[in-house]
Amino acid sequence: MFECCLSPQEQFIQDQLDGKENHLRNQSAHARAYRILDRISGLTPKVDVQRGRLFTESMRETEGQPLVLRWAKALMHVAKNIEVYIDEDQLLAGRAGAQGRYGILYPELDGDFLDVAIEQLSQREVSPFIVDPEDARIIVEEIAPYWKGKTYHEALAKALPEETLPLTYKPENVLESRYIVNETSSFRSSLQWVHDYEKVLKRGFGGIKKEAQEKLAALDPFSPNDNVQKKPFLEAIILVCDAIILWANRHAEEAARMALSETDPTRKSELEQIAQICRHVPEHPARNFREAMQSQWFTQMFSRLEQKTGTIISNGRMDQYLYPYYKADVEAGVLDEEQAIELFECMWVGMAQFIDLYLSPTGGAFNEGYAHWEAVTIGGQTPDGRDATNDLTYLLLRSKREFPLHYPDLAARIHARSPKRYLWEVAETIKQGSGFPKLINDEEVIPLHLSKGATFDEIYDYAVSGCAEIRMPNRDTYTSGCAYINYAAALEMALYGGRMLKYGDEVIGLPTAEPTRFATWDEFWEAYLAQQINLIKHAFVQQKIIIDLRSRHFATPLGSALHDLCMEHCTDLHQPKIEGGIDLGYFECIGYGTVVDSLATIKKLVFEEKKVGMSELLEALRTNFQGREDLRAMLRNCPSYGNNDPYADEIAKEIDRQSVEFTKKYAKEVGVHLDLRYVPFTSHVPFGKVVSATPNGRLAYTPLSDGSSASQGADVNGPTAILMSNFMSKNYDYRERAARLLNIKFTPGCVADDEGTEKLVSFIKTWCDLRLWHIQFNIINKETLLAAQKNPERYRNLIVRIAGYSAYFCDLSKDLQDDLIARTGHSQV
Ligand code: 8X3
Repeated sequence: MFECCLSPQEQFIQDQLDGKENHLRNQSAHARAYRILDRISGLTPKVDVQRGRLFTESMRETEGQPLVLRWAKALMHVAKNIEVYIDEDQLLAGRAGAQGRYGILYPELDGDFLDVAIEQLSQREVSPFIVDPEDARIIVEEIAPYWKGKTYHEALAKALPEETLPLTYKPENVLESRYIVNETSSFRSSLQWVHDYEKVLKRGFGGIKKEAQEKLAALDPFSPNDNVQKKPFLEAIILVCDAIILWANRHAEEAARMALSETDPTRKSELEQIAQICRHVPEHPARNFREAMQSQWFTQMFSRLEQKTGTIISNGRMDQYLYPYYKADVEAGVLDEEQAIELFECMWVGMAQFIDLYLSPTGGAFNEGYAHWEAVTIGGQTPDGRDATNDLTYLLLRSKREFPLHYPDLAARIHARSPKRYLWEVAETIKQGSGFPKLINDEEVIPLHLSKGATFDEIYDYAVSGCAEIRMPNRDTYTSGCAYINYAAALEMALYGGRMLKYGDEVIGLPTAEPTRFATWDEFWEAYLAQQINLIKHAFVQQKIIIDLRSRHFATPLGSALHDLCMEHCTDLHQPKIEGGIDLGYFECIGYGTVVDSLATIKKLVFEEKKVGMSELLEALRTNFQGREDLRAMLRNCPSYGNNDPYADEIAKEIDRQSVEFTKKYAKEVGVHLDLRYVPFTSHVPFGKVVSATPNGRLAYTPLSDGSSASQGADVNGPTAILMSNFMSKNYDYRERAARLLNIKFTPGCVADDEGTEKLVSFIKTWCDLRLWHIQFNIINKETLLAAQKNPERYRNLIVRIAGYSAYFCDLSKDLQDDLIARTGHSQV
């Protein structure tokens, strides 16, 4: 490695390269998890067909019955018949598939192209999977044929209006996305979600089942509603409670069976204990920390068997709902910090083995790097508004520092009164360099959601879910995958009369005038806005169809069992409307910085200073600046977003305002909030691949800017200027705003030592004062990224921050790697 200040992560990799021993791996808290990790590290995940096969078998038998009941029956069939495993060394039982790293199938979602996709999986450049030949046969002969003509994906493609379809898919092949107005519902049955785990820990599924039985007994036998809607719902809840309890008991049997033949007395006693615990939870309330962890783990793993959970079934506020169990056990002298960390890390390595498998090429392109990020939330405030940090908060931070794994994601809630120690340890953890934790700002989230209808206790108790979003587990009711809009495509359409170079002569957008006809900036701006609004319109049309359609294809009895409102109204969580719910839906602005900078450039150079003619600009763009490096340099020197420059930030604010204004007016018709978000996953890479050269000097088909971050390399005024641009471009007077993801890259040198930590803490406080929603950091030297790109085998363990998650750098496409390299690495806080 080169000579400069290294982050602890870089130092760790350097030590490995130098053959030095990792002293952490033998510590009592981490040794077990390292042993498990060693067995799976670097393995290409396998496809496990069991869930897909069993689910299909049951669905075939139950056609015509109420969907929620069919779903519960299918889960019971899975729970009874799926193989159960207890991993060597593991203390927690519960897998959704085969040993090693694995992905499972959800044919109800996209089984129509399962047979085609399965052939390509092992050949994929990014995130490949292994498919066993016998499993491939089962998929092609037994699973796929049943779903042809029945999947959600096909139904959606058929339901989209003629004008919306070409902005969504290639009309001749609905497997291929156009990357203009993307729906994301066809590659996940549910948007990121947080269960009310506390309910499971306190009542157990036995308690929830009892509640459903009582409600069932109290139904009005003459009521059509009770007979048609409530009865099958409650029967499904009872069945799904039985299913997860049965599944847990099968693990108990397996552990007991293994214990019988185990010769190592220590492991034998561990297996006996696992058997005892699995007999008790999740059926009954947890009696201690270990049972609480096991109960939570069974719940999240069974959720993955239930449905494709949209990359994330988040862990919620682990430092809050687990704390009473932790405290009681520590006080009773039956648990210490090291044992608690060991259990957490058993869970993290369990998560690292389940890989969210995307058959859809679009799903894959949006989630590079085997992405799934089951956010663990720490810190924040209690339901009555006091600081919530406790000993578990610090243990979870410590685990992230000492066990370098990119699962799960860690999210730290920050508020104006966050204690000094917490901010310090958060900054120290960020300085490790693997992107954890991301920060979410109570000062923005809480007042905003009060204005959206939440009560104080609900929103004070929010959990982070997804890249940057939040959930109130008993109040949120929106589960549809949201719409992603390519704002840079709107810009390109304004430049080419509704066309995009990638798609030839087809007028995909509005047929606005050729830009050489515009005499003033205002005329050009109006054309851009018309294109932007048109894309938003189609996103809303998509969502209206999706919300209704999904409820006919998906049900979630387990998710519903854990939701107060679903239980109160006997309505499945995937139904379009649940009384009393808050539907926090979203649409995304992708390519914000790219578009703002491009518009600022056109405004300044073409219309105000008239230094560049529109024809000259268009010619340079069409040829991807060939022979026009001079012009490109001039374009790149214009005012740009991320520099606290009002010239660019005012344009940014107006783009944002126009978007929130649209949702303010039309979201009611869709029936959900459908608010504006700037959260890209990795969509800015495939979206960039359809957008030709842009007037900010960006080369054709390269990544767009991500989230609400500045364009790659455009932020030259230091990191505080980025915060200010973000602040100045937000429309705080609209409640239709939602998450804004912000990526910042620092060199390790500028946050080195205690002085660096202090600077980072001050920076976080400024971010909190400005009521920005989210922020996350890469603390890394550019040279490390370049070296990893060149010699991936030496940097297998290098973790980087991407969207709301971290991943191994070497698992990413070259485009995304280049994007990370191109982001400005600030050397001054
Ligand atoms: C990641 C983005 O679309 O799943 O949080 O909410 S999404």
